[in-house]
Amino acid sequence: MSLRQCLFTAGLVAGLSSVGAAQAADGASQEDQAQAGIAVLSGTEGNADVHATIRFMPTDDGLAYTTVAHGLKPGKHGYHIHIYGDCSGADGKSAGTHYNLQGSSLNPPKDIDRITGDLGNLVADANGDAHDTGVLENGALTGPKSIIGRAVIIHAKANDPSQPPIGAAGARQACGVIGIADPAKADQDTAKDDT
Ligand SMILES: [Cu+2]
Repeated sequence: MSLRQCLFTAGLVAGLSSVGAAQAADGASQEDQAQAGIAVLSGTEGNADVHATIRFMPTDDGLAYTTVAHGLKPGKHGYHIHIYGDCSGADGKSAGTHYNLQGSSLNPPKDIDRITGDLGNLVADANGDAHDTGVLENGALTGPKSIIGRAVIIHAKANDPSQPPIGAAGARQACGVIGIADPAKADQDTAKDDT
């Protein structure tokens, strides 16, 4: 290789690596980062009337969520994040077990004393409507404990805190996969939006 070719090659390599650096910086562009999440739930077999929307927003305390549900039997319904974003099964069981935000879901510690992936209980009124808000302390939209791509399941019964880590909340009545949402829509009142 002549000196001239050598300098040309060196210049080309330097030029390419600066293009690479620019792309890496671009890689952190806003739309590539999950800044809000949403799950839209549909009823499982025999529960066609049940539907719900859950929006997730990161806060300093964890992942805040706002839930609006319709078509439920009046009363309490436990709901959780489940490990697989797979709602293909008619009974919702394709979504697997609860997603454990503080360790493995498939090998949870034996002394676990809380309900894993828990979003709490939805309390449906006489019309079957429920609204709820909460904060998932260890939840995230990015990183190893990201909930994006997992599922939310609403159950037939209330959580039973005496039966961790699953809570014996019974049959799965609605299932929806958690996706990335437009953060500009995260503050909108889903209750008004979903009438
Ligand atoms: Cu569940």
